Amino acid sequence: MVNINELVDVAGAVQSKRVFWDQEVYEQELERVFGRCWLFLTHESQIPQPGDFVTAYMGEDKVIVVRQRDGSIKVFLNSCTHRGNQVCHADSGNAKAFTCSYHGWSFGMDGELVALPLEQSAYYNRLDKSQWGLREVAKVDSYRGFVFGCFDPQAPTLAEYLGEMGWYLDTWMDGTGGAELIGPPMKSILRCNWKVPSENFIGDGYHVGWTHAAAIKVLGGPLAGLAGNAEIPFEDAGMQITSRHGHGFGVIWDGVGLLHDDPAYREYASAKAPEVAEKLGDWRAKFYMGHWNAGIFPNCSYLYGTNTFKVWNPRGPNEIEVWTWTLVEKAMSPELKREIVKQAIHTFGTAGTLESDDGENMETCTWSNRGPQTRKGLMNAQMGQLNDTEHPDLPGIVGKSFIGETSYRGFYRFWAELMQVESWEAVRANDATWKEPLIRGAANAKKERAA
Ligand code: UNU
Ligand code: FES
Ligand code: FE
Repeated sequence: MVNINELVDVAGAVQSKRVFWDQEVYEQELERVFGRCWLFLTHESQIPQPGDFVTAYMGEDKVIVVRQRDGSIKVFLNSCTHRGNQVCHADSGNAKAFTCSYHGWSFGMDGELVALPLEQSAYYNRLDKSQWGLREVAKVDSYRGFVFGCFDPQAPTLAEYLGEMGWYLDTWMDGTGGAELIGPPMKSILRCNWKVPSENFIGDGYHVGWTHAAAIKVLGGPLAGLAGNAEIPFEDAGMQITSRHGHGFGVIWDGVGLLHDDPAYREYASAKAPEVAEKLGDWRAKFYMGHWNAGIFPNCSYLYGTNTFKVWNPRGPNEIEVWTWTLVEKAMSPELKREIVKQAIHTFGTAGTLESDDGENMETCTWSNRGPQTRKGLMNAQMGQLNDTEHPDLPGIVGKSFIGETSYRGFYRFWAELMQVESWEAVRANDATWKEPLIRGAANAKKERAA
């Protein structure tokens, strides 16, 4: 078992570089993070009819997500119970049954083993088919149409898992009648650890003006001034949020549609904002007009206001398979949706301008730690720590600035907690005190600055 206290100092806001490389850390993550958390699978709109399915990953485990006759969704390990062959090789489709390509065992859309070749002449009808259905994933649920699965029967409900983050997510998932994803997802490989893009998307406003300097200049919109950090955003230009289970985001006020300088999208959002205010109140109307870089723990990331939605599927400690959808609101016109899809492909698609900028950093953040001496070093996530605080109106912990690392700190706080505890029971036991090390870290940082 890895000693997590050697890898993450929550109050000190530093992490060991080993978290990006060590095989041992990775194996423990597959069990304790991916084996326990709710993991994003698909959006309901991708599988509307009975028999509609998509395949997906839950950590390294391949799964099939299938709409049932009664409208519910079931998720199965994509592995034949006969000799382990992958049962479904398609990305998506509609099927009455999944028939294995190796010996022909055939499973119904409910996972039951329904037929197999030579059942009578070779098995003498002695195979108990009821025992050899596809293995079903313990929990499946959807939040505002976003479908998640979870391997751990002891896990909280999806709504509890999202927790305070659900309050924020409702801003765009519920404020205007719902969001949806446009697929199928683009797929690509990056040679990086899954946490590098996860931490980047959840909280890194700092890199935008630097890593993306050329790209945001070329886009030429109102954010172009950030290029090279020539213009820095004013102090109250945004904030950062982190929540109980490691989810979080950074927001730039009034940033919706700004990256692409898209007047049609901005008009749409401005017209909808009063509806959001009416339904969810003024704070969330303000968030609705913002631009978010955000993460749902562990490996689902999105930009609201630029509208890319991603899962970083781990494929070993130093490789990921990136899946990218486009995020739109149902109420948008088909023309606006199409325009947003084009923009999302241009910026954060597989060959997107900003995607390529990020990819290079993400790979070298990972591979530079191949060296055992390098790996002994620490990484710093202390930016803005002294301003981390509770807020009278907003759930979670709030950081003062869009350019800060509040949500990084919250991501690694929960990661460290999950990696250490034996069960969800032990996580629940910490519910009342989870903010303590973050608040203590803020107080220490304040003291140090005063001294
Ligand atoms: O690159 C990003 N994650 C980003 C880009 C975040 C905010 C604005 C633009
Ligand atoms: Fe941030 Fe080097 S400046 S990783
Ligand atoms: Fe980026």
